[in-house]
Amino acid sequence: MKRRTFLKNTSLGSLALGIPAAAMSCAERSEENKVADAGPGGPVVLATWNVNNATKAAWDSLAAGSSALDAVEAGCKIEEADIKNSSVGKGGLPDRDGNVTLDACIMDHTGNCGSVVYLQNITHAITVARSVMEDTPHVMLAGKGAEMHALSIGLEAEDLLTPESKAAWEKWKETSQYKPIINIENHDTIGMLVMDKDGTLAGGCTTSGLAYKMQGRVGDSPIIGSGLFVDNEVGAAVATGLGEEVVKTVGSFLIVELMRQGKSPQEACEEAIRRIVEKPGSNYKDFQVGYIAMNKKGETGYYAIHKGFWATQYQGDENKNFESDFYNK
Ligand code: SD4
Repeated sequence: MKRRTFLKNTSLGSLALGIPAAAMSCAERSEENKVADAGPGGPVVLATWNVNNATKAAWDSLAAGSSALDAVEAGCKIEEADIKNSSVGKGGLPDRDGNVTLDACIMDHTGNCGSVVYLQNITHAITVARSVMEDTPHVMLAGKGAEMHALSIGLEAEDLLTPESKAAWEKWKETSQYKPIINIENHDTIGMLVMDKDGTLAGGCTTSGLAYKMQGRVGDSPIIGSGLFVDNEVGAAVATGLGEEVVKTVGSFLIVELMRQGKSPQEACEEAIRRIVEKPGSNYKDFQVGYIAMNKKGETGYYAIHKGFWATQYQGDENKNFESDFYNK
């Protein structure tokens, strides 16, 4: 299905709304949300990259009656456990010293969120992030403390460096001169946005970060507002790609705020990419960033700097992969 046809099919609910949210009073806005919630949009699962197993797991979780938050966790866990995905969880490529360190965050419809950075030896970073949100008074745990918390909730320690990721790192060391690489290919971070049948939103993001990064480097993926943002009144967004550029522009929060001001998810993603590439002296030709977004009507959008970014959407009992449009034509 062509993207335009697809968007048309998912935007019926938008006809009910003509007034930019920014111009409304609170009472009017909650009335708007009621209209949107009752629309034909949900349930929808949207994820970065071609992750059909992950979106299906999230969909199945929703179908079994679980919450949007449960669905996000279920979907993200699929990629974390997949050792063939070299950007997430077990099998993720290590830093330049051979340490696999994970970043993840999760956010629910009430604005609650949890995050882990520099987590080692635990496959399911998203589960730890959720537990930080639900079981602690904090939003973010790092390093050893995050690992200790993971063990305290019953997760098992395991070596995340697989024979394949170790071999890739050893090969990299032969020619790399120990320089962290910035490239536009090596990104498969899973970002997932879910809307349940009642219009409730949740999102998650999980990654092993940039391959062969400096030890201690943390990207955008665990930073609420940069790698992920969910506002149940408006919509949600998540990022993949070079985290430094996403952090500098607080990309996911920006997209949600642009949607609040009346932009469609697609327009908002495009504007967030423009904020990166149109900065004076931007070297955008050397890196990739991609965004996905969803609004309260179940409309979706995705956009990247370069060709090659994909999104997967599960809706109406169908899993579909869409190649994103991009800036650098
Ligand atoms: C990061 N945004 O650590 C992540 C990397 C990524 O697919 O998206 N990989 O910067």
